[in-house]
Amino acid sequence: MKRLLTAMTVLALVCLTSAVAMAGTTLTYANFPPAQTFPCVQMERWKTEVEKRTEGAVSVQTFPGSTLLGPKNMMRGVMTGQADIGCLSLAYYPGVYPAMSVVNLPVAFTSTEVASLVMWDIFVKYQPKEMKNVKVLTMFTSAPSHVMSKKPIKTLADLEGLELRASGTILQILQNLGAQGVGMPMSQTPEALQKGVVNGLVSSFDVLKDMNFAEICRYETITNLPVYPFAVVMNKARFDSLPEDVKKTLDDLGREQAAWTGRYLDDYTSQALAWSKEKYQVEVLELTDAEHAEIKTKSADLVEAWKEQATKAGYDADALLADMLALKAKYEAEIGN
Ligand code: 3IO
Repeated sequence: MKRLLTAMTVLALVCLTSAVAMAGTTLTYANFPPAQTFPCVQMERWKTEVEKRTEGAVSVQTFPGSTLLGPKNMMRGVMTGQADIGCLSLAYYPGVYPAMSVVNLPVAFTSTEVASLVMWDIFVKYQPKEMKNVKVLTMFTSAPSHVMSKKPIKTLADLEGLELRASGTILQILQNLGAQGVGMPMSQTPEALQKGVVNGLVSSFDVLKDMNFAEICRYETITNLPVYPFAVVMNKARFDSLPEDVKKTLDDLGREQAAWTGRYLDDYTSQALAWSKEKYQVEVLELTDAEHAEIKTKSADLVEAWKEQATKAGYDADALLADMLALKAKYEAEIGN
């Protein structure tokens, strides 16, 4: 009888333990663009890795397409705990993230993996105070930006007065080039293109396929404009409440996830462009070397404007920019561009 009781106690304990493990922790993760876009692809990869590495102790419930939080209330929503985790496009908050916006400058990134690793390293080194209220889980960028438009941009002069959707520093570059930049999040762009509020956009080529912009924007002009910076942030109290081993798993994934996302997007943008040529016969337009030089000259004042802003926020802007460029050179030598 005594033995039976012991066996039953052990069984009960085993059940209880596994029930607790099964109940585990569920983290909600909000994202603003549609599920098929790269910020959501990286979200699903992160979910898979976390669930695997914590052996099910943590499960992640993902909410793509602004179903939990939208592009403009992401940071606030995470800070107030409406979502545990959120994916933030920093370019949608002008002036709010001066340190990390350094990777949004016109410095001619050609590799998303390089840009994403540079962004992560700058974050680790500077620990910007404007992100102190949240736990930063990873960072990454979009691929270099090009013009996708309804009408062909055969020369830079064709940009004159053209309404193009963009965000962040690219808006200023467009203005310097005579175009009409219109600031809005990616998730509002399909409607603006449909309604004719804008006649194109400036972003990376993944969206030709994932947002089906190839259908409406048949002309793609190679401009090599800046990448857009993203940060994945978590409610700080929620992070602090996690067991130490789980915290370590999430910490260990930060840099790796940045590199993974960069590599994924580098690979994917060429696939998306090939798909667009095949499906919609989109035309890729190249500018001359002189025109690329003109874009560069007309973007130069942005660096000065950024420095002013970063200095006002208390950063050593020259050092920050120099660090960013040194990291860019280091990773381009390591990874290629
Ligand atoms: C982007 C944003 C959301 C979904 C897919 C995307 N591909 C490139 C970007 C960058 C961008 O244009 C933006 O608004 O952050």
